[in-house]
Amino acid sequence: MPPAEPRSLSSLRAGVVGTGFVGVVHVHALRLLGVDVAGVVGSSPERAAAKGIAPVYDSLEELLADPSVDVVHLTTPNHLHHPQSKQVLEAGKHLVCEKPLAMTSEESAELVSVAESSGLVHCTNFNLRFFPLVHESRARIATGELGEIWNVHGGYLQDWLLYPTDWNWRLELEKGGALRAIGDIGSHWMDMAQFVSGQRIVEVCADLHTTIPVRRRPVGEVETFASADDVEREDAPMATEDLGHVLVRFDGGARGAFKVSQGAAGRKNFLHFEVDGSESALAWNAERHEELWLGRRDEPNELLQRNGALMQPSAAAHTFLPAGHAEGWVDTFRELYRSVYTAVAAGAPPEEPDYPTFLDGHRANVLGDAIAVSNAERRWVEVPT
Ligand code: SOE
Repeated sequence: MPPAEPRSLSSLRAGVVGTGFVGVVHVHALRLLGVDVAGVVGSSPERAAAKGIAPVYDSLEELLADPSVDVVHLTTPNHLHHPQSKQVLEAGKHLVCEKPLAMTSEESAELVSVAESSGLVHCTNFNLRFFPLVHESRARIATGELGEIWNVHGGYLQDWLLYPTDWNWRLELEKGGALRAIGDIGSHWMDMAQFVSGQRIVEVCADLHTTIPVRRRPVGEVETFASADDVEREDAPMATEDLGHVLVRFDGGARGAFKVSQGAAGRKNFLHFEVDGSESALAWNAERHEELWLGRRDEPNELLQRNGALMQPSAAAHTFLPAGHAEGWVDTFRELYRSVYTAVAAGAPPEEPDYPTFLDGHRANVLGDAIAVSNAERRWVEVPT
């Protein structure tokens, strides 16, 4: 039989599980791409309906039984990623799962094996790689423009958990996992640093710290980035880190360091990196993501404003508005899904996926394990390959 014709993106249908802060963003980004959202599943049908964003399925089982749904997005709390991913893959649906992929690297390894043997498209939602100037950074480094890569450094700082009264499910060990700031935002930094530099992190030396050992937990649920004033509260001892510093070594010889904090006053979503090479350097940050700094020794530095006409083809392919007409954070989801849904439309994952797969999600879990051991034992730890 001749191979099936690729389908168009607009003929594909998605179901989104989780209707919190990021679930709503998945729905929005899919619509920007022209993908039909068949429906959503919330923590209860009433809660999902109250969001008013899409038709509501009563349960994940009901969504999986809908033969018109091609791809399922999991945006549920971390502890549900492993069991729900298995359920989705066993039902034969392509899968996009939020990070961290699983609570432990044993679980994420199992997911890689189930996903790989399924023949289905699988993606870990490292959307931040899809800022156009992040792709531009990777492309410039790959051409050798920076020379030998010596130093990859930066961090990810936020302030939404600055006060003891700030609360979210990520603070609960059994829902969020044993690593909090590292799992939630450090995983993005490490994914980005490796994506941009083209080198893998192979050794880590970490110092993690819980700056607020006891929080005041509201009796009831609070959505990510939401404020909860005037509610009844109780003491909640904290077992996960608010702050972390990590030294890293890369397989290509580069050295680096990053810090993460969810209590850095004034920093809303300050993901940043700088790469120093033997010829030149570059730097980018997510709060000024339309600009890429190019550092030179013997010529003036440059600030490249996002502009498809002046960018490398692999980066220009992920930017659409003319320069000066700002694109944003939601567009990174849309561009990630463009790559993922192109694979779905073709019917199977490509040889070399141009989007982060479950293998990338698993690598983040393995890096997290090494960071936890390093912190506990106060020493350098090799990352298993
Ligand atoms: C909260 O820290 C959060 O929403 C992360 O979970 C996302 O991955 C990051 O992109 C923005 O901040």
